Amino acid sequence: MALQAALLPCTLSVPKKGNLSAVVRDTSFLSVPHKKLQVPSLSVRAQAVATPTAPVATPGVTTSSKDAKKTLRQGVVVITGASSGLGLAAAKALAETGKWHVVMACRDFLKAAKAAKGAGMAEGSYTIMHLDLASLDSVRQFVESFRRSGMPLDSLVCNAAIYRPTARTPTFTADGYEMSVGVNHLGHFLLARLLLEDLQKSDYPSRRLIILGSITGNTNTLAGNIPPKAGLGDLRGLAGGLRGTQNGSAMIDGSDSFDGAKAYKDSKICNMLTMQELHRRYHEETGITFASLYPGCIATTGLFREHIPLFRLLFPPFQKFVTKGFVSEAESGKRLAQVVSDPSLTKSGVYWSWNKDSASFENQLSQEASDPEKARKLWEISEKLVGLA
Ligand code: LMG
Ligand code: NDP
Ligand code: PMR
Repeated sequence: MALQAALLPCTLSVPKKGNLSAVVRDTSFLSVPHKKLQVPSLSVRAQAVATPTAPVATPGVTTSSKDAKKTLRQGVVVITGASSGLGLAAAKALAETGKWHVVMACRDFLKAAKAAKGAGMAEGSYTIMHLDLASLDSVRQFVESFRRSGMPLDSLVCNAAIYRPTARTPTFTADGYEMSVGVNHLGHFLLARLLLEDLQKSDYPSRRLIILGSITGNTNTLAGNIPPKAGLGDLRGLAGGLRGTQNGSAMIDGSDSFDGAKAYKDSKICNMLTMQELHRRYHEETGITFASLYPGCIATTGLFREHIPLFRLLFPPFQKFVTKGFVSEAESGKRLAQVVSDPSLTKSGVYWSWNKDSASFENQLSQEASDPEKARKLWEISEKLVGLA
């Protein structure tokens, strides 16, 4: 896949393994101003987003001339990896409210279109745009396409992820970084950094940038102590560029042996540290809310597609009946939607979780996942790797 991405940065690419749908790699054709935006062949189109028209009384609030009643304009939320699992469920939950237009930022356009239709999302309530987080070029192209669409950006959800639980050898992104950290952390790091500017421009009352974390990246929990445990060490492998054993380690901690399950958990620590570093650097200045969350164990999603069949069979009942940590895709989607739009979840720098009654609470991160010095170091190395420094 990395090779394909490298060879075909801007073309209709070869379908992925086991996937008959073609991948649309160049979204420039989608990037006409949003009011005209149409993809007739796929009947997916952007709804004319109600950007505030005069007279605007409060930022992001349109005053109807008739009854002078203030109504919040429709918000625009970008969700990465909205073609399945949590991302799709949250996209559906938000679109259904009518208060949000969802930009589904996905690597497989046709899969996303099918998923949105299959989930019953109303035409016009969403726009699909191509984003492959395994290529930094694609991330930059996405940002350009999004800007050309003319839509404002009110909320960004860094949700996409891959998990390679049984991998003992690394695979690499188009830019040569180990895939799990490359997609889950570095791709999102660049996306978030670039789109901060757009969030800042938005006049929406509560602008939010959300990055998915997880319990398994937090060693202050039982789940976080199931081997292999997450741990970034002194970040020497990341500083070396995650190139793999010939040219250095593919693991963040610099370890010689590759472990796909650990790489995922490490990437989740990066996600949670990045959210906090964003909060420290930008919350006060911009007013943007930065948040992370553990939505519960959504044991049925595509995240486990590469796990052994026995695991996929036993994991959902195990989580349902033994740990009781199981949550359905629909419920997890509602939780993420809450973090995007609930007026009570505006606090920045928080890692949200939900209790047995599905009530949200501010959860405690592990020592490593809340280490400010590590967050700063991670930030600086990541900036170099994505070409921002
Ligand atoms: C490893 O393998 C990979 O090797 C590694 O590379 C990496 O990918 C890692 O973290 C990822 O995974 C995974 C393998 C070993 O795990 C499994 O495949 C197990 C999946 C979990 C399923 C556990 C099965 C338990 C049986 C559940 C049955 C469900 C039915 C519920 C019925 C309820 C009735 C009301 O994973 C390991 O870590 C090894 C663990 C060894 C398994 C031991 C299982 C212990 C279960 C603990 C709970 C005990 C409580 C029992 C109480 C039951 C009461 C109802
Ligand atoms: P899924 O596999 O169902 O969804 C992941 C999404 O990410 C898919 O849409 C996938 O696209 C997309 N994706 C993968 N690689 C790329 C890429 N290179 N570029 C763009 N998109 C990509 O998993 P979940 O819904 O479970 O996971 C969503 C988030 O929730 C993740 O961040 C995960 O870490 C987190 N999470 C999940 C938990 C769970 O129990 N499932 C628990 C805690 C956190 P495609 O459809 O094309 O494969
Ligand atoms: Mg884990 C005590 C509760 C609990 C919770 C909430 C999770 C969540 N897990 C728990 C316990 C256990 N798990 C126990 C006791 C075991 C040993 C049988 C166990 C095993 C286990 C495996 C093998 N669990 C796993 C795996 C995976 O491959 C998943 C993983 O680590 O993905 C990175 C996973 C998960 N357990 C969770 C959650 C939420 C996951 C998956 C995803 C994630 O962190 O994003």
